[in-house]
Amino acid sequence: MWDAISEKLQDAEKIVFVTGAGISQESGIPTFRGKEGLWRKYDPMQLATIDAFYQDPKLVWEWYEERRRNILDAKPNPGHLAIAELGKYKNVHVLTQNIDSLHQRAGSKNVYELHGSIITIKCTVCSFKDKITTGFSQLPPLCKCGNMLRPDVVWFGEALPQDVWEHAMKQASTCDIMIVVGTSLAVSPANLLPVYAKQNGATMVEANTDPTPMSDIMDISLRESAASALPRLVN
Ligand code: BV8
Ligand code: ZN
Repeated sequence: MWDAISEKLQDAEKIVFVTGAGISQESGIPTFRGKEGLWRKYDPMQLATIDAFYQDPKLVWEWYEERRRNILDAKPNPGHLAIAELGKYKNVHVLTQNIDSLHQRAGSKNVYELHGSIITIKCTVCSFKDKITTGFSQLPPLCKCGNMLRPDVVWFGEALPQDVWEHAMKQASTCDIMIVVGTSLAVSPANLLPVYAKQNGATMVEANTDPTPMSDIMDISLRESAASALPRLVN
């Protein structure tokens, strides 16, 4: 099986990875739906929505501040590093649902953050947007224009950034091989990307510890962790 994948990777003109929380799990960042999942403690619909933010901006900000501290302490794991290594000599595009910037910190170049980034903030009203790595003295922080700042992430019910989504669809529809790593594919429209690749005749590989609703369209399913599977893909 590994020879088949390595051969496909060597011949591929374009390789696309679709990644989710599972690839960052071995960096110590809890997944959403796992037993230690983030959402076991919190109800996602209580916190990852624009209504929740306006209802209780301080609570939502506290949740993101707690996650951001953990994320900034985290390091890329061998799964992120293997994708970055492959990207040094192959045309690799990473379409990630993660907001932790670990692919970029691992050295990957073509990374598209479908659901935004926890280390960027933006104003709820004006066009202000900036990277943040320090904490805030007051929550919610205010913009110079006086309005509330918010994490630059895509909440449930919000559209994905148009340019990012269009790019993601294009790459998924024109790749020779798609490798889906560490995602339950429970969230749309990101969970459509494997369908676009399959429709385009791409070789489909998943590296996921559990089956997903798309497992039956995969040519190869690796039921193992990202940090152990991916380095074998690229050596
Ligand atoms: C939109 C950012 C339209 C924020 C996230 C019914 C009601 C309400 C809404 C909907 C509904 N039905 C459909 C919807 C739409 C909704 C949706 O899909 N809801 C789901 C829950 C049903 N989608 C949206 O709202 C999207 N927007 O549709 O807009 C629109 C259009 C035009 C104009 C206006 C509006 C926006 C969705 C984005 C939400 N934001 N995150 C934040 O992080 O705080 S979603 C969040 O969960 C993540 O970003 C990720 O995308 C998502 C799924 O999580 P996963 O990454 O898959 O993680 P999970 O824990 O689920 O799975 C981990 C997997 O890894 C598991 O399979 C496990 O087995 C495996 N694993 C674990 N460890 C390892 C491993 N594998 C390998 N190695 C390991 N070590
Ligand atoms: Zn502003």
